[in-house]
Amino acid sequence: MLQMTVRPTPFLARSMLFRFFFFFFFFFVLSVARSSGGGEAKSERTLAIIKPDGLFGNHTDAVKKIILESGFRILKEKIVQLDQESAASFYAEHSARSFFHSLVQYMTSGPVLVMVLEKDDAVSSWRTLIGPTDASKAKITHPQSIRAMCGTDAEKNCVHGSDSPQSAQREISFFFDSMPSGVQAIEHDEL
Ligand code: RTP
Ligand code: MG
Repeated sequence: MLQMTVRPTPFLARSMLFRFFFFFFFFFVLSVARSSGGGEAKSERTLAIIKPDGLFGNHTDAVKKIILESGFRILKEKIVQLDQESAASFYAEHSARSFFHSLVQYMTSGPVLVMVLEKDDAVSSWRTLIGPTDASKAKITHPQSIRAMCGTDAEKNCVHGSDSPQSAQREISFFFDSMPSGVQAIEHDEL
């Protein structure tokens, strides 16, 4: 008669087996977490401004149409008049540049429309949409861009866009949290 003997697994073998499954499970969870999180675009906010030449030139509706058709949500918007101190503070990073005084004059020459935009990768998407700083060059190199459509030159370029997520946070807070005394609200629409 056939006899089977069940021998107990030695302690060492059981311990090795346990470790094997433990590490297998650990690396499996790690790789799943990486593949589901890596490279995904994330929802982000940026600050957009339609500058005085954009408002004066009646480009607001056309710019907002492009914004919405490009998949941005306009979370907040308001029309404000900057004074010299607040415009200088907003563009403080350029205070040593030769064009700074002229930039402050331009940004205070009339009301501006400020907007908080939201979308996946909003900061870089909005910068791509507005095109290069110099609108006269944008008309040649990026004819589909917003600055090509409604800007004029290196200064009067119709729109602003935050240049990094950190700038976006600072600029959104500048207009919508702290609201310096030199920024006068003309029309306010918290959407
Ligand atoms: P923005 O901050 O308004 O979105 O413009 P940007 O990043 O494309 O360009 P930036 O270097 O930050 O310059 C800020 C604004 O200064 C005026 N500017 N004038 N005359 C000039 O050579 C000159 N260069 C820049 C523009 O209005 C520019 O948007
Ligand atoms: Mg800039």
